[in-house]
Amino acid sequence: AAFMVLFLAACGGGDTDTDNAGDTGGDTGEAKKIRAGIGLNDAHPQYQSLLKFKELVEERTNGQIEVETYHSSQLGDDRTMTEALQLGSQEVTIPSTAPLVNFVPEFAVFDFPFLFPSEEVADTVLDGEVGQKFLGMLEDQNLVGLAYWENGFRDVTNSVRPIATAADFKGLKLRTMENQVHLEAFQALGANPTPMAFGELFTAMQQGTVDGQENPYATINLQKYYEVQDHVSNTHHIYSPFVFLMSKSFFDSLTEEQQQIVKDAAVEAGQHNRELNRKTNAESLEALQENGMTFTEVSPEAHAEMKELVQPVIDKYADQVGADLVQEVYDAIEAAQ
Ligand code: TK8
Repeated sequence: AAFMVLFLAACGGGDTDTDNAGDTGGDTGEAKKIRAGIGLNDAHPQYQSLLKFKELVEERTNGQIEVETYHSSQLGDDRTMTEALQLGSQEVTIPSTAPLVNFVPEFAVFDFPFLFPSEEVADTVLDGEVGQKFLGMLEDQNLVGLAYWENGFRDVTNSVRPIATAADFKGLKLRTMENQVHLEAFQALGANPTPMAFGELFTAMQQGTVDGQENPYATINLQKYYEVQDHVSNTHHIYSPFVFLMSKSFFDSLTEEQQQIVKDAAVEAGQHNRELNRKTNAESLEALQENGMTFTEVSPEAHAEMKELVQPVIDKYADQVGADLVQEVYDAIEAAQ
């Protein structure tokens, strides 16, 4: 009977992560568990790609690592989940870079409006030397950045008026991510922005606490914001990368082979994420109009005016990030075109 109890304990649930004794990376060890959470819902390409990560990791480790997936802020929001990773009470989350600025201030460069001219240029820069340098800065925060995924170009919605030019932002109560560059950029455009966690956004729009928000078309459609928003414009003001984050204490507890497997799986699932995300974004603008939103085109001249208005905010934060690092990013963007 004693043998049976031990056997069951070794196979059973419960938190067995702490007992690494004798775990040589063979398939005799106890399964380690990754709790992976995101803010978006299960219809979003990000969640579909997280399922891909799960499949790859469980298959390649022969079930030695199990991945439990959570969506819709079930485990918290970008910022609170990142804190949980630091504490080791959660293993994976995939936040936008914007809330990560609260942990690594240098990430603010990716919030500079109109920084990346295209998704393809963003891929090259983020996957290249400079992008990897930013991932390295996460280590000091007890976080491991395994790969960049894509949230995408952000577009403004609201229920007050169509936005065609900068003047149309005047006085609009817009929810922003918890990020100072976003906040000040929308102030510079004349809006009245409020930072808020993603999980509170739908209700805030429904109750009229805010007039609008900004997110990629895919999110606007899949989170059903058209139920509480009337107008959408192609402001494309910021490209949001996602960072696939792992708790450093968990990463360090893995064998070298397992570390390689989770890293490769994050990159491969990220490739899937980028493809699916672009396809979904491209299809979503039409879907939004079918779902009752009016679409307003922002002209190149209006985009140029918006860029001019936010330039002082870019200059201010370029100082904070550091002129050399910002220049490295600009050079990489230039070289990628
Ligand atoms: C989801 C967030 C979200 C982001 C936001 O966790 O907060 O507006 O764009 O998609 O990362």
